[in-house]
Amino acid sequence: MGALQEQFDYFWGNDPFPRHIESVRVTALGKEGMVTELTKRLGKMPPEDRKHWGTVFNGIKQTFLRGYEEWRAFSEEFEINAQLMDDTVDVTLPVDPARLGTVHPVSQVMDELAEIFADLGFAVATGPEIEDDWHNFTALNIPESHPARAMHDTFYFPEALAKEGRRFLLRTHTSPVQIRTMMSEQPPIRIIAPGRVYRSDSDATHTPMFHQLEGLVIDRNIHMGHLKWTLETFIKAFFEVDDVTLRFRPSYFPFTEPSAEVDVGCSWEGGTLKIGGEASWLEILGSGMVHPRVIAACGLDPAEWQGFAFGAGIDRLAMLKYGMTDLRAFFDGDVRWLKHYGFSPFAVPTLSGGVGA
Ligand code: 2NL
Repeated sequence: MGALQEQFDYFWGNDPFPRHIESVRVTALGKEGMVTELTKRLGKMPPEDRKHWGTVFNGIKQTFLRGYEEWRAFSEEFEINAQLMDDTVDVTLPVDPARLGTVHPVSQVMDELAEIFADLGFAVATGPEIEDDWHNFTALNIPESHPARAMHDTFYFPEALAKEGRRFLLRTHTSPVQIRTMMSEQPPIRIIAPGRVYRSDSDATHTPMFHQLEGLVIDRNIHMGHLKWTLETFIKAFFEVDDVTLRFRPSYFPFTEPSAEVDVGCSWEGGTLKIGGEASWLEILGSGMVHPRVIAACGLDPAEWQGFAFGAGIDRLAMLKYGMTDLRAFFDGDVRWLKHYGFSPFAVPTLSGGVGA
């Protein structure tokens, strides 16, 4: 058996996997390879032998080339199949639930509120969080000297940034959204304005940023009966109880006349709050009939258009419904808190399925 045949058998005959194909190619067909060596010898042969041996050597070369190509193709396919077998994924394994985020209670409650009020014909209105003192105060019948304008309550931007005599500030309530709506749209108006508001205040029940829901209805012949029914319907839907007692206490807001603060009847059973009954009272809303000066400031005739408005703290509504005790935890971003109090992204509030699903 010749040396070439030995090499051939060793690399091609015995090796079940073509690991050495490249070295076979070099050994056989490379610059100093055996076939190349044979071809070189051809030149030293007598001319009469060259034709015969040339054909033989070329036959050997072609055999090598064909074999090499075949093995290379097989090798590539083999590598791809091996990789595919290693890369298999078991699609029946359960996904890691730790990767799922939760919906923040404030977002969930905002969705609940939008759902409830949409059913009553209210649209959701939004507006800028950086406001000017005209939209935040003046249009709402809050004069320059009013305590709500004092520096300790309101985050003002520097005086130097004021434009056309209007001072910029972080809105202290979402009322300016309703002012803007009254100025840009013709009544009838039925809107809620949920969103972030800012006040320079901080303790266990106050954070410098919190969330407010305001509601506004402007139409002809609107009176406090509409206000009472709307709030009662809202509270029943929100707390998911059929039987609630609301208590309207006379109050004062510069932007409503008359004004009423609204308490909801409740009881405490073993430390947990139960909405309903009249054992105890929780203050949950401020409300009233929109002051004629506010309607006039928005370019509407108060003799033709009246309305009611109300405001509530969304964070406080969430705490009462879902049992959190410290408001500050709402904005700490602690994932343990978010996991505990957060909602499934799939628990979308619906009136038919329960707003607090
Ligand atoms: C409260 C009190 C209230 C309003 C907000 C309002 C808005 C316009 C006109 C008149 Cl544009 N009123 N909003 C009215 C009464 C009360 O909020 O205690 N909020 C937490």
